[in-house]
Amino acid sequence: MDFSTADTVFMQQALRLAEEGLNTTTPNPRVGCVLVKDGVVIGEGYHHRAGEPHAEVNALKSVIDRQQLAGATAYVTLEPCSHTGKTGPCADALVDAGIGRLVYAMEDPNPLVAGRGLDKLQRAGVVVDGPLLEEEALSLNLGFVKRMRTGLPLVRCKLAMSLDGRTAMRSGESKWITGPSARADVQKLRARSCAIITGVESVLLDDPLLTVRLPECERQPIRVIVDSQLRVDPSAEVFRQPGTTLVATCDAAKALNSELDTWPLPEKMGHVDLRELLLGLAEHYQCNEVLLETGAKLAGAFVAAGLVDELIVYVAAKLMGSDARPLLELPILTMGASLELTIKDVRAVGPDWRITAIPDPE
Ligand code: AOF
Ligand code: ZN
Repeated sequence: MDFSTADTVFMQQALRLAEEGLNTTTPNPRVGCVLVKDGVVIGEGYHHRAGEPHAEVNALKSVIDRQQLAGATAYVTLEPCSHTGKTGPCADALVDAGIGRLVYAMEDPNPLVAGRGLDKLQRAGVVVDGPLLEEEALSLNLGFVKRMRTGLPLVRCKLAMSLDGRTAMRSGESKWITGPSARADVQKLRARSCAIITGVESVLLDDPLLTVRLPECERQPIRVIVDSQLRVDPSAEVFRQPGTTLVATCDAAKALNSELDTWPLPEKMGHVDLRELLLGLAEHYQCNEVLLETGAKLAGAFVAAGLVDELIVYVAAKLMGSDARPLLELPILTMGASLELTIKDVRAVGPDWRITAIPDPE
Protein backbone atom coordinates (compact mmCIF):
# COMPACT_ATOMS: atom_id res chain seq x y z
CA MET A 1 0.00 0.00 0.00
CA ASP A 2 1.34 3.42 -0.97
CA PHE A 3 0.40 6.15 1.40
CA SER A 4 0.06 9.79 0.40
CA THR A 5 2.02 12.58 2.05
CA ALA A 6 -1.25 13.70 3.63
CA ASP A 7 -1.72 10.24 5.18
CA THR A 8 1.75 10.45 6.71
CA VAL A 9 1.22 13.97 8.01
CA PHE A 10 -2.09 13.06 9.68
CA MET A 11 -0.58 9.94 11.24
CA GLN A 12 2.30 12.02 12.56
CA GLN A 13 -0.25 14.30 14.15
CA ALA A 14 -1.97 11.28 15.71
CA LEU A 15 1.40 10.11 17.06
CA ARG A 16 2.04 13.52 18.62
CA LEU A 17 -1.38 13.36 20.27
CA ALA A 18 -0.67 9.86 21.59
CA GLU A 19 2.47 11.19 23.25
CA GLU A 20 0.35 13.51 25.37
CA GLY A 21 -0.58 10.41 27.34
CA LEU A 22 3.06 9.41 27.91
CA ASN A 23 2.89 9.58 31.71
CA THR A 24 -0.75 8.80 32.34
CA THR A 25 -2.23 5.94 30.26
CA THR A 26 -0.56 3.04 32.03
CA PRO A 27 -1.39 0.13 32.03
CA ASN A 28 -2.97 1.04 28.70
CA PRO A 29 -0.97 2.05 25.63
CA ARG A 30 -0.56 5.63 24.49
CA VAL A 31 -2.92 6.13 21.53
CA GLY A 32 -3.83 9.13 19.39
CA CYS A 33 -6.52 9.63 16.75
CA VAL A 34 -7.13 12.25 14.06
CA LEU A 35 -10.36 12.44 12.02
CA VAL A 36 -10.12 13.94 8.54
CA LYS A 37 -12.76 14.85 5.97
CA ASP A 38 -11.84 16.13 2.50
CA GLY A 39 -8.26 16.81 3.63
CA VAL A 40 -9.34 18.84 6.67
CA VAL A 41 -8.97 17.76 10.31
CA ILE A 42 -12.46 17.63 11.85
CA GLY A 43 -11.59 16.00 15.15
CA GLU A 44 -8.75 14.71 17.29
CA GLY A 45 -8.22 12.99 20.58
CA TYR A 46 -5.96 10.78 22.64
CA HIS A 47 -6.26 8.29 25.43
CA HIS A 48 -5.67 10.05 28.76
CA ARG A 49 -6.07 7.41 31.47
CA ALA A 50 -7.08 3.78 31.81
CA GLY A 51 -10.79 3.56 32.50
CA GLU A 52 -11.45 6.73 30.54
CA PRO A 53 -12.48 6.86 26.86
CA HIS A 54 -10.06 5.63 24.23
CA ALA A 55 -8.45 7.93 21.66
CA GLU A 56 -11.06 7.26 18.98
CA VAL A 57 -14.00 8.06 21.28
CA ASN A 58 -12.37 11.31 22.39
CA ALA A 59 -11.73 12.24 18.75
CA LEU A 60 -15.35 11.44 17.78
CA LYS A 61 -16.59 13.55 20.70
CA SER A 62 -14.51 16.51 19.53
CA VAL A 63 -16.25 16.71 16.15
CA ILE A 64 -18.58 19.70 16.04
CA ASP A 65 -20.65 18.79 12.96
CA ARG A 66 -21.39 15.06 13.31
CA GLN A 67 -22.63 14.88 9.70
CA GLN A 68 -19.07 15.39 8.53
CA LEU A 69 -18.18 11.99 9.93
CA ALA A 70 -19.91 10.19 7.05
CA GLY A 71 -17.13 8.90 4.83
CA ALA A 72 -14.37 10.54 6.92
CA THR A 73 -10.95 8.95 7.47
CA ALA A 74 -9.74 7.99 10.95
CA TYR A 75 -5.98 7.93 11.60
CA VAL A 76 -5.27 5.88 14.71
CA THR A 77 -1.84 5.00 16.10
CA LEU A 78 -3.10 1.60 17.32
CA GLU A 79 -5.62 -0.80 15.84
CA PRO A 80 -9.04 0.17 17.25
CA CYS A 81 -10.16 -2.22 19.97
CA SER A 82 -12.87 -4.81 19.42
CA HIS A 83 -13.50 -5.80 23.02
CA THR A 84 -15.60 -4.37 25.79
CA GLY A 85 -13.18 -3.61 28.60
CA LYS A 86 -13.46 -0.59 30.81
CA THR A 87 -14.96 1.11 27.73
CA GLY A 88 -16.91 -0.11 24.67
CA PRO A 89 -15.25 -1.27 21.44
CA CYS A 90 -13.76 1.61 19.41
CA ALA A 91 -14.18 -0.35 16.16
CA ASP A 92 -17.98 -0.23 16.71
CA ALA A 93 -17.90 3.45 17.61
CA LEU A 94 -16.08 4.27 14.35
CA VAL A 95 -18.50 2.15 12.28
CA ASP A 96 -21.52 3.70 14.00
CA ALA A 97 -20.14 7.18 13.32
CA GLY A 98 -20.03 6.40 9.58
CA ILE A 99 -16.25 6.45 9.07
CA GLY A 100 -15.33 5.38 5.53
CA ARG A 101 -11.63 4.64 5.91
CA LEU A 102 -9.31 3.68 8.73
CA VAL A 103 -5.55 4.18 8.60
CA TYR A 104 -3.75 2.48 11.52
CA ALA A 105 -0.10 2.61 12.54
CA MET A 106 0.23 -0.79 14.20
CA GLU A 107 -1.84 -3.78 15.22
CA ASP A 108 -2.84 -4.15 18.87
CA PRO A 109 -0.70 -6.91 20.47
CA ASN A 110 -3.33 -7.32 23.20
CA PRO A 111 -4.66 -10.89 22.68
CA LEU A 112 -8.15 -9.50 23.38
CA VAL A 113 -7.85 -7.47 20.16
CA ALA A 114 -4.98 -8.72 17.91
CA GLY A 115 -6.48 -8.15 14.47
CA ARG A 116 -10.12 -8.46 15.50
CA GLY A 117 -10.62 -4.70 15.50
CA LEU A 118 -9.39 -4.45 11.92
CA ASP A 119 -11.56 -7.41 10.87
CA LYS A 120 -14.62 -5.87 12.43
CA LEU A 121 -14.11 -2.60 10.55
CA GLN A 122 -13.41 -4.36 7.26
CA ARG A 123 -16.51 -6.51 7.59
CA ALA A 124 -18.55 -3.37 8.18
CA GLY A 125 -17.35 -2.02 4.83
CA VAL A 126 -14.70 0.38 6.12
CA VAL A 127 -11.54 0.61 3.95
CA VAL A 128 -8.68 -0.41 6.23
CA ASP A 129 -5.14 0.67 5.38
CA GLY A 130 -1.95 0.14 7.37
CA PRO A 131 0.43 -0.23 8.96
CA LEU A 132 1.71 3.31 8.50
CA LEU A 133 4.63 4.68 10.59
CA GLU A 134 4.63 1.38 12.46
CA GLU A 135 8.09 1.84 13.95
CA GLU A 136 7.22 5.24 15.38
CA ALA A 137 4.01 3.84 16.87
CA LEU A 138 5.87 0.86 18.31
CA SER A 139 8.49 3.04 19.94
CA LEU A 140 5.75 4.88 21.85
CA ASN A 141 4.53 1.65 23.40
CA LEU A 142 7.54 -0.67 23.57
CA GLY A 143 6.71 -1.59 27.17
CA PHE A 144 3.05 -2.35 26.49
CA VAL A 145 3.99 -4.42 23.44
CA LYS A 146 6.65 -6.34 25.35
CA ARG A 147 4.26 -7.09 28.24
CA MET A 148 1.54 -8.29 25.87
CA ARG A 149 3.95 -10.52 23.92
CA THR A 150 6.21 -11.89 26.65
CA GLY A 151 4.63 -11.18 30.03
CA LEU A 152 7.67 -9.08 30.98
CA PRO A 153 7.89 -5.28 31.23
CA LEU A 154 10.44 -3.20 29.36
CA VAL A 155 13.39 -2.53 31.67
CA ARG A 156 15.35 0.67 31.45
CA CYS A 157 18.51 0.82 33.51
CA LYS A 158 19.58 4.33 34.43
CA LEU A 159 23.19 4.85 35.46
CA ALA A 160 25.40 7.85 36.08
CA MET A 161 29.15 7.74 35.69
CA SER A 162 32.28 9.83 35.46
CA LEU A 163 34.24 10.01 32.23
CA ASP A 164 36.44 7.24 33.61
CA GLY A 165 33.42 4.99 34.05
CA ARG A 166 33.01 5.20 37.84
CA THR A 167 29.67 5.37 39.66
CA ALA A 168 30.56 5.73 43.32
CA MET A 169 33.56 6.32 45.54
CA ARG A 170 34.97 3.36 47.44
CA SER A 171 32.90 4.47 50.47
CA GLY A 172 29.76 4.17 48.38
CA GLU A 173 29.36 7.95 48.14
CA SER A 174 27.74 8.77 44.81
CA LYS A 175 25.97 12.13 45.26
CA TRP A 176 26.22 13.95 42.89
CA ILE A 177 28.01 12.72 39.80
CA THR A 178 25.85 14.55 37.27
CA GLY A 179 24.37 18.04 37.34
CA PRO A 180 20.82 19.30 37.90
CA SER A 181 19.87 19.01 34.21
CA ALA A 182 20.58 15.27 34.19
CA ARG A 183 18.63 14.89 37.42
CA ALA A 184 15.69 16.75 35.86
CA ASP A 185 15.95 14.39 32.90
CA VAL A 186 15.71 11.42 35.27
CA GLN A 187 12.47 12.91 36.60
CA LYS A 188 11.03 12.51 33.11
CA LEU A 189 12.19 8.88 32.98
CA ARG A 190 10.50 8.25 36.33
CA ALA A 191 7.27 9.98 35.29
CA ARG A 192 6.74 7.66 32.32
CA SER A 193 7.59 4.49 34.27
CA CYS A 194 5.15 2.17 36.00
CA ALA A 195 7.66 1.06 38.61
CA ILE A 196 11.09 2.06 39.89
CA ILE A 197 13.32 -0.70 41.18
CA THR A 198 16.20 -0.11 43.53
CA GLY A 199 18.30 -2.22 45.86
CA VAL A 200 18.47 -2.28 49.64
CA GLU A 201 22.08 -1.08 49.52
CA SER A 202 21.06 2.09 47.69
CA VAL A 203 18.31 2.73 50.24
CA LEU A 204 20.63 2.16 53.21
CA LEU A 205 23.34 4.34 51.70
CA ASP A 206 21.49 7.20 49.98
CA ASP A 207 18.01 7.17 51.58
CA PRO A 208 16.46 8.21 48.23
CA LEU A 209 12.86 9.35 47.72
CA LEU A 210 12.40 7.72 44.29
CA THR A 211 9.42 9.96 43.57
CA VAL A 212 8.33 12.03 40.60
CA ARG A 213 8.54 15.69 41.49
CA LEU A 214 7.17 17.37 38.39
CA PRO A 215 4.41 20.02 38.64
CA GLU A 216 2.02 18.14 36.34
CA CYS A 217 2.62 14.74 38.00
CA GLU A 218 -0.57 12.88 38.89
CA ARG A 219 0.79 9.38 39.37
CA GLN A 220 3.70 7.96 41.35
CA PRO A 221 5.34 4.82 39.96
CA ILE A 222 5.36 1.87 42.37
CA ARG A 223 8.69 1.78 44.18
CA VAL A 224 10.23 -1.66 44.62
CA ILE A 225 13.17 -2.33 46.90
CA VAL A 226 15.01 -5.55 46.17
CA ASP A 227 15.97 -6.76 49.63
CA SER A 228 16.64 -10.51 49.70
CA GLN A 229 17.37 -10.67 53.45
CA LEU A 230 14.96 -7.89 54.45
CA ARG A 231 17.59 -5.58 55.87
CA VAL A 232 15.93 -2.28 54.99
CA ASP A 233 15.31 0.30 57.74
CA PRO A 234 11.53 0.87 58.04
CA SER A 235 12.20 4.51 58.88
CA ALA A 236 13.74 5.15 55.43
CA GLU A 237 12.36 8.17 53.56
CA VAL A 238 11.10 6.02 50.68
CA PHE A 239 8.37 4.56 52.92
CA ARG A 240 7.04 8.01 53.75
CA GLN A 241 6.46 9.08 50.15
CA PRO A 242 3.07 9.17 48.40
CA GLY A 243 2.21 5.95 46.56
CA THR A 244 3.30 2.38 47.12
CA THR A 245 6.67 1.04 48.23
CA LEU A 246 7.06 -2.73 48.04
CA VAL A 247 9.93 -4.68 49.54
CA ALA A 248 10.74 -7.69 47.37
CA THR A 249 12.38 -10.34 49.50
CA CYS A 250 13.05 -14.05 49.59
CA ASP A 251 12.99 -14.19 53.37
CA ALA A 252 9.36 -15.25 53.65
CA ALA A 253 9.53 -15.77 57.44
CA LYS A 254 10.84 -12.26 58.10
CA ALA A 255 8.35 -10.87 55.58
CA LEU A 256 5.47 -12.27 57.63
CA ASN A 257 6.46 -10.25 60.69
CA SER A 258 7.39 -7.09 58.86
CA GLU A 259 5.45 -3.87 59.22
CA LEU A 260 6.38 -3.08 55.61
CA ASP A 261 4.56 -3.94 52.40
CA THR A 262 6.60 -7.04 51.65
CA TRP A 263 6.50 -9.19 48.56
CA PRO A 264 7.89 -12.70 49.07
CA LEU A 265 9.52 -13.99 45.90
CA PRO A 266 11.41 -17.15 44.94
CA GLU A 267 15.13 -17.21 45.54
CA LYS A 268 17.83 -17.72 42.96
CA MET A 269 21.36 -18.25 44.21
CA GLY A 270 20.66 -16.52 47.50
CA HIS A 271 18.97 -13.48 45.98
CA VAL A 272 15.50 -12.45 44.86
CA ASP A 273 14.84 -14.08 41.48
CA LEU A 274 14.84 -10.95 39.31
CA ARG A 275 12.97 -12.51 36.43
CA GLU A 276 10.19 -13.58 38.80
CA LEU A 277 10.10 -10.04 40.15
CA LEU A 278 9.61 -8.63 36.65
CA LEU A 279 7.03 -11.27 35.72
CA GLY A 280 5.17 -10.38 38.91
CA LEU A 281 5.30 -6.67 38.15
CA ALA A 282 3.77 -7.32 34.75
CA GLU A 283 1.19 -9.81 35.94
CA HIS A 284 0.02 -8.28 39.22
CA TYR A 285 0.72 -4.61 38.64
CA GLN A 286 0.37 -4.38 34.82
CA CYS A 287 3.76 -2.67 34.59
CA ASN A 288 4.73 -1.79 31.03
CA GLU A 289 7.91 0.17 31.72
CA VAL A 290 10.21 -0.33 34.67
CA LEU A 291 13.07 1.96 35.61
CA LEU A 292 16.05 0.47 37.36
CA GLU A 293 17.80 3.06 39.53
CA THR A 294 20.31 1.28 41.62
CA GLY A 295 23.96 0.56 42.30
CA ALA A 296 26.51 -1.40 40.33
CA LYS A 297 25.72 -4.75 41.98
CA LEU A 298 21.97 -5.01 41.35
CA ALA A 299 22.20 -3.27 37.97
CA GLY A 300 24.96 -5.72 37.00
CA ALA A 301 22.80 -8.66 38.09
CA PHE A 302 19.90 -7.44 35.91
CA VAL A 303 22.22 -6.97 32.93
CA ALA A 304 23.92 -10.34 33.47
CA ALA A 305 20.50 -12.04 33.54
CA GLY A 306 19.66 -10.48 30.18
CA LEU A 307 16.74 -8.59 31.70
CA VAL A 308 17.69 -5.06 30.63
CA ASP A 309 16.24 -3.66 27.41
CA GLU A 310 17.77 -0.22 27.49
CA LEU A 311 20.77 1.34 29.24
CA ILE A 312 20.60 5.06 29.87
CA VAL A 313 24.00 6.26 30.98
CA TYR A 314 24.63 9.84 32.05
CA VAL A 315 28.27 10.76 31.67
CA ALA A 316 29.76 13.57 33.75
CA ALA A 317 32.92 15.38 32.75
CA LYS A 318 34.89 14.38 35.81
CA LEU A 319 37.37 11.72 36.76
CA MET A 320 36.67 9.78 39.92
CA GLY A 321 39.86 7.74 39.90
CA SER A 322 40.80 4.13 40.06
CA ASP A 323 39.68 3.54 43.65
CA ALA A 324 36.08 4.37 42.76
CA ARG A 325 33.50 1.71 41.90
CA PRO A 326 32.79 0.61 38.33
CA LEU A 327 29.58 1.24 36.40
CA LEU A 328 28.37 -2.33 36.70
CA GLU A 329 29.53 -5.35 38.63
CA LEU A 330 29.63 -7.68 35.70
CA PRO A 331 32.35 -10.30 35.77
CA ILE A 332 33.57 -10.67 32.19
CA LEU A 333 36.99 -12.17 31.61
CA THR A 334 37.59 -12.10 27.89
CA MET A 335 36.95 -9.64 25.12
CA GLY A 336 35.01 -12.35 23.36
CA ALA A 337 32.60 -12.54 26.28
CA SER A 338 31.87 -8.80 26.37
CA LEU A 339 28.30 -7.72 25.86
CA GLU A 340 27.71 -5.97 22.57
CA LEU A 341 25.42 -2.94 22.59
CA THR A 342 24.07 -0.61 19.96
CA ILE A 343 24.07 3.08 20.79
CA LYS A 344 20.70 4.53 19.83
CA ASP A 345 21.12 8.10 20.98
CA VAL A 346 23.72 10.46 22.41
CA ARG A 347 22.80 13.94 23.57
CA ALA A 348 23.96 16.72 25.82
CA VAL A 349 22.00 17.23 29.02
CA GLY A 350 23.36 20.44 30.52
CA PRO A 351 27.11 19.85 31.06
CA ASP A 352 26.63 16.06 31.01
CA TRP A 353 26.00 13.58 28.20
CA ARG A 354 23.30 10.98 27.96
CA ILE A 355 23.95 7.75 26.07
CA THR A 356 21.09 5.40 25.28
CA ALA A 357 22.21 1.91 24.32
CA ILE A 358 20.41 -1.37 23.81
CA PRO A 359 21.91 -4.84 24.10
CA ASP A 360 22.35 -6.58 20.76
CA PRO A 361 20.31 -9.73 20.30
CA GLU A 362 22.38 -12.79 21.25
C1 AOF B 1 -7.90 1.70 21.34
N1 AOF B 1 -7.77 3.02 21.61
O1 AOF B 1 -7.08 4.69 22.90
C2 AOF B 1 -6.61 2.53 23.59
C3 AOF B 1 -6.72 1.15 23.27
O2 AOF B 1 -9.67 -1.56 29.62
P1 AOF B 1 -9.94 -0.74 28.37
O3 AOF B 1 -11.34 -0.82 27.90
O4 AOF B 1 -9.45 0.67 28.50
O5 AOF B 1 -9.08 -1.43 27.23
C4 AOF B 1 -7.70 -1.40 27.27
C5 AOF B 1 -7.16 -2.09 26.05
O6 AOF B 1 -7.63 -1.42 24.89
C6 AOF B 1 -5.64 -2.00 25.96
O7 AOF B 1 -5.02 -3.10 26.57
C7 AOF B 1 -5.41 -2.00 24.45
O8 AOF B 1 -5.49 -3.28 23.92
C8 AOF B 1 -6.59 -1.18 23.98
N2 AOF B 1 -6.22 0.23 24.07
N3 AOF B 1 -7.36 0.80 22.14
O9 AOF B 1 -8.53 1.35 20.35
C9 AOF B 1 -7.16 3.47 22.69
N4 AOF B 1 -5.99 2.93 24.71
ZN1 ZN C 1 -10.71 1.30 22.09
